[in-house]
Order: sequence, then structure tokens, then C-alpha cells
Amino acid sequence: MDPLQAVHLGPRKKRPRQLGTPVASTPYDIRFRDLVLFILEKKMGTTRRAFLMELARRKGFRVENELSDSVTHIVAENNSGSDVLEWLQLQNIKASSELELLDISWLIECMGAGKPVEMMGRHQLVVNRNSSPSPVPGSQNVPAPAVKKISQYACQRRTTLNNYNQLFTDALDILAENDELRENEGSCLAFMRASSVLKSLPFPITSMKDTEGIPCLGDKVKSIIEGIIEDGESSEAKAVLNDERYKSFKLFTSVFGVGLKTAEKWFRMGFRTLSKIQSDKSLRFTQMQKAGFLYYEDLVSCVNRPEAEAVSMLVKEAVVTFLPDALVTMTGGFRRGKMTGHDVDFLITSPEATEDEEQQLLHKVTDFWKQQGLLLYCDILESTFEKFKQPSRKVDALDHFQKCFLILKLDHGRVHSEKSGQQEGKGWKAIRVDLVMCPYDRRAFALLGWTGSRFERDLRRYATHERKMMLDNHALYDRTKGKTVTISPLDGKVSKLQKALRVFLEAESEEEIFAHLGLDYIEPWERNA
Ligand code: DCT
Ligand code: MG
Repeated sequence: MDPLQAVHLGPRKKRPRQLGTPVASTPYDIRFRDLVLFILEKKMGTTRRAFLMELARRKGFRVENELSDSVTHIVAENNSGSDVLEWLQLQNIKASSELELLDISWLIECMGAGKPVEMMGRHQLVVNRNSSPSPVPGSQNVPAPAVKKISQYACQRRTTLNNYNQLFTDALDILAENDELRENEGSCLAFMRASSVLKSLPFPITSMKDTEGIPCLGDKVKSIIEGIIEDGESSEAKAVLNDERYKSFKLFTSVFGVGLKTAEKWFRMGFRTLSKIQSDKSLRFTQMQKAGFLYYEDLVSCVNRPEAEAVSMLVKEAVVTFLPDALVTMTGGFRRGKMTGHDVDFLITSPEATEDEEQQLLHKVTDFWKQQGLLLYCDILESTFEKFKQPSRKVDALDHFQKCFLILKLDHGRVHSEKSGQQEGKGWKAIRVDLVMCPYDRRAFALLGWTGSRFERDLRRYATHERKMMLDNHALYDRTKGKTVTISPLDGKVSKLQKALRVFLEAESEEEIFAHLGLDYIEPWERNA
């Protein structure tokens, strides 16, 4: 996680987007000579076809006006493979087996990439040989019937890393990030929620018709989606990527220890590069920032899975040295199945440890690494956890468990990857590691919270708005069962305690928390919202 609090800045300009501009037929250079495309007009319409043809030509694709023998790829929208074959039959054209029948999503992805992308199963049009050539169930062209039932809450959707709508979600994520740094909270949230819902769709959006019935897509978002469908890219996102303020903020906050506040200060002071900042004698840096600059190259290159596994071994070895019964679980993005991350997160808990032993563990572990020269940076936050504190209403609030933000020195020799052994340079890599220590009876809540993504924020929102409960990384609290109970740690009367125990719902596992909330269980790798 990012140990720094997010801070936000001023409004952003709206740029009117042009829709339906007439197409000029300028000749373009053909860059990809092996491909000859034909775009089917049927169910797409003349205007959209003309747009896509023009766009593809502009990107260097050869696109034929008429279907001829030289055509290698037929691209269609809202047609199954059987529909296309039927159309070919009506034109008296026999399709050769080499002819590719592709969905428009392939062409759109090609245009996004600026070159032909690999044809995947999801791009290929399905031909149903047994029945009529109407849309085939399972074809990517058939908007999934599940669209009607998509929940506005990420915790009621299954979101794997298989994102069919990356072209759209990448753009929406950039726009959300830009709004975050400009302090446009409402707009930021709208873009994040839209991106999140698109990541959960089991099919690619290829026309505006596909967006019908999908929640969290407002007019602004829809116009961005429409722009991408037409142009293969988002002019709005492109403008953000070229924006000086955005670029500076991305650069500055890529340094460990630099949050939006500091980035804004440096931007206002006129800085645009990290080297100018580092060499400026008038600036004061925190210990965290000093470490951030010192290990910058290692920390910006993401942690991969073999490195995360190696860190996991390192953490487990150290932890069990001091608490043999401790449970160490990798959380964060890696638990959700991601192949890379900006850090590696771990949750530690012990069934037998006394409060003292629990409090001492992170100190002992980090001292142990310090002695071995593996501790490059360490910041321990002591626990402020209270047993009967009501869960926080703020979705972004940092939890109260004892935790430490570290930079560890990972020897290449400990990493078991295909590339290991061939590593050159200094022989080790600096890796950001977060360790969280939690009381054993709270491990399920802590695990759920630290597995993260938007999913977890929506769980809290769902608990509050749909169940009159409060959920955070420490507990689940049922407001319907004890409205007036507030317990201070000093006020430990038995009757109040019993009442408090009724409103705090216990859980041994994540499954039990979902069950308390009346939700179907969603596996960690389905929480990439
Ligand atoms: N977290 C939390 N409370 C916060 C911030 C974060 O409970 N205020 C949890 C949610 C996710 C988890 O910490 C890990 O955070 P990150 O490492 O930032 O997220 P990630 O999904 O692991 O992403 P990355 O792959 O970039 O590390
Ligand atoms: Mg992480």
C-alpha cells in the first residue's frame, strides 16, 4: 500500500468531443502489407463503417472498399460467424478456409496498439454449423444476458484479471487518476466505478448497444466509450497523458515517500524533473523520500512473482524464528493473482502469542534483518487498535493494526526464476514490503481488507447501504443489533460488554464475513475490481 495520504487539487477543463465528423478519404501509407481487411457494413451502418475504414487506413492498415480475393480478414460487428458466412453466400462468394472472420474488437485493439494484435479466441467469430445463422450463444457478439443483472457493487461481481475491456478501462483509469490529483472527487469516483464494472464484463464492448443495462456508466463515461469505439483511442485520456501537470505528478509520486501534497509543492516551485529536485540544495527530504531516491530504479521496476515468492520465504523464515506458530499470508495484489506489484504485502498473526509477544514481533524481525544488512528502510507504526471501537465510516482510513513499511534487500540468489543466475549488476534488488500484525481473532477481517482493490471499498459501501452494518479491516458491526452501545476501553461494564459482543459479528474466515453480509463468496482472484 501507499503509506502516504492522498491530497487533491483544482478543476479540469472539458473539451467538446466531435461526433459524426465527415470522413475524408486521404491516401495513407500501408504499413502492414500482409493483411487486407474488409469491414462488413451489415448491422454496422455506413457511417460507422466509413469511420472505421478511415481510421484503420490512417493507422497503416490496408482496407478494401469491396470484397475481393485479396481480402485476408473480414471484420464484422454484431454478426456471428454464421451471419457472415450467410452474407458471403448471398454475395455468391465462397469463403476460403484461410479467410479470417473477426469481431470488431480485434480491429479496435489493433488500432489502440497501432499495429495488428494477435488474434485470440475471443476475437474469432463463432460459426454454428447446425442451426440458422442468427447470433450464436457464446459468440462474443452476443451481449451476455447477464448484463441486466450486473450489480453496482464490485463485491457482487466476479472480476478476474482477464479484462476484455482494457482499451476502455486503461483510459478511464487515467482519467480517474487525473481527477484524483486535481481533487475532483466525484468525477474521479465515477471514472473508477465505470472502469471497475467494465473489468468484470465477460465480453468486450464493441458498440454502444453493449453498454445498455450496465450500471455506473454515466453520460460522460458513455461519451468516452463512444469516442474509443469510433477512434480506437480516447482523445480525453491522450490529452491527460500529454498534460504537464499530470506528467509531473506521475513522475514525482513514483518516488517512495512522495504524496500528492509534496508533488504539488514541487510542481508549483517549477520543478519538472527528478534530477533537478534531487540536486536542489534548498529542499528538505524526509527519511522515506531519501530512501525513495536512493533505491529509485529498483523500486519503479515492479516486483514480479518470483521476487514476491522469495520475499515471502524471507519473511516466513524470520517470523517463525521468533513466533513459531505464526501464520504469514501474502496479501494485496499478489493474493489476487497479479503477476507484478509495486510492493509485497503480508499479514501476520499468531494464535498463541501474548499481547507483548505480538507487539514485539515486527521489532524483532526487522532487527534481525538489520543485523544481516537486509534492512534498507524501516518505519514501524505502533498499534492503535481498540477491541470495541466501532468500524470506521471512512473507506480510505488506514487501519489501526501495528504495521511496518520496509525496503528490503533481496539477493538475486534467493529468487527462483528462469532469469535468475543471469542477473547482472549489483546482485540484489531493493523491494518495498509491508508487514501487518493483527490479533488472531481479527485475522479474517484484516485479510479481507488487505487483499484490497476497489472490491474491498465496495464491500464497505455495500455493508453500510444495503445491510446497516459497518465493515473495516478490524471488524463487522451490526448496527441493527445495538444502536446505542458505545464502549470505551475504560468503561468495561459487563452488561455493555455483552451487548457489544452481540453487535460485533465474529468471523474465522473471509467466507464467514461474506455470509454475515448475505453475499456469495468471491475468491481473491475474482476481486480484481
Ligand atoms: N489498504 C488498506 N487501507 C488503506 C490502504 C490500503 O486496507 N488505507 C489495503 C488494501 C490493499 C492492500 O492494502 C494493499 O495495498 P497496495 O499494495 O497499495 O495495493 P495492491 O493491490 O497490492 O497493489 P500493488 O500491486 O500495486 O501493490
Ligand atoms: Mg501491494
